[in-house]
Amino acid sequence: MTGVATERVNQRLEALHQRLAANSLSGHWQRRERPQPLQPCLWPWSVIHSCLEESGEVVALGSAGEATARRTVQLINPALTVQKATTRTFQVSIQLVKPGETAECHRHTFNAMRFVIQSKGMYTTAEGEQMIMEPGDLLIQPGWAWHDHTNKTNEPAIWLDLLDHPLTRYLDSMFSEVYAEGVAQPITKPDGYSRRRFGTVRPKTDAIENKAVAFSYKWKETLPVLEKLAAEESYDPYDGVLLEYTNPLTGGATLPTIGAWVQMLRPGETTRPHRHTSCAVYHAVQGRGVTILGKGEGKEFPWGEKDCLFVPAWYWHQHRNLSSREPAILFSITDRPTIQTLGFYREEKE
Ligand code: 1HN
Repeated sequence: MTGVATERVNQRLEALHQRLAANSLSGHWQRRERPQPLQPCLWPWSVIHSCLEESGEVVALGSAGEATARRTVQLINPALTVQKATTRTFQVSIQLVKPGETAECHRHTFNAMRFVIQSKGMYTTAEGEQMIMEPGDLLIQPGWAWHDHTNKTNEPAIWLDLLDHPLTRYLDSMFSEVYAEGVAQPITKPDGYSRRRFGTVRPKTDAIENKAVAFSYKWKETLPVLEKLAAEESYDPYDGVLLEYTNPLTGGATLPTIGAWVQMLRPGETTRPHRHTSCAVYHAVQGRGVTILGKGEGKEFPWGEKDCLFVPAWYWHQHRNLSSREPAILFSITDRPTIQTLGFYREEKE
């Protein structure tokens, strides 16, 4: 083409781009901005806890419709400060309910899980069932279940909130409702209701849907499973002794969107590196270790009790227990169920 001809094409191309944009269209050949990649991130418990304690002094719990309805400190990925989210799929926050307080009753379309860090028997009520919270317990409140948290004890209660809220928002499926008949719903179900309904021996049902159910997993039942499997040497080279909290009805992931796992690393153990297209936030329940991100000269993220660490999708990672005497325990949540359901799951192992 002659110079004049090329110039003519370029002018027409420019005009075409303008016309496309004016009509909410775009050419495949036109570049678009890529979303910022998520960064690995470590949140030391000392920092989270001191901010949470401070919030306990300066943030009064408001009523259910207000922004202060929950007193939580949220883990924010540096790439998601606008969205104010931990990952693109799930949110991790740490909640404080002081003695005498009730985090008022509401419900929403997104699912919630709570992993208890500190509590001397405060409780969450979900769909009329009172569920006592003890350290290490995991409680599930499915989407659209009424829930409120009441602390009648004399000690502040603290837990991790694990929500598929960012995914729900992305999908324009966010709805919520405030309970109109009081700050807390009445307790209408007997103790142990969900265990009898959803346990391994339960009323016969032919209609099992892939939906979360209100449930509570007790740490006093989970820890012995970890310990016994460790004693039986039932180890995965990439994850140590790894347990999944399963939906008691479907046997699948805890929630259809996000899964909760807990793993034990033997004294001195270093897991082998792998990477996958799901991401995870780890919370150290017990022990001291380091997670190495990247292959070869990986970056080390040292963690101690209660610290939280985000490992983005497709990062090589391996965990090392720094103690030669004590096992380390990591609780984690992952968007693996979403990624797998959508057919996007890939894994590479070394
Ligand atoms: C929520 O409903 C709770 O019920 C906690 O305790 C954290 C973060 C964002 C949106 C709703 C709760 C939340 C939340």
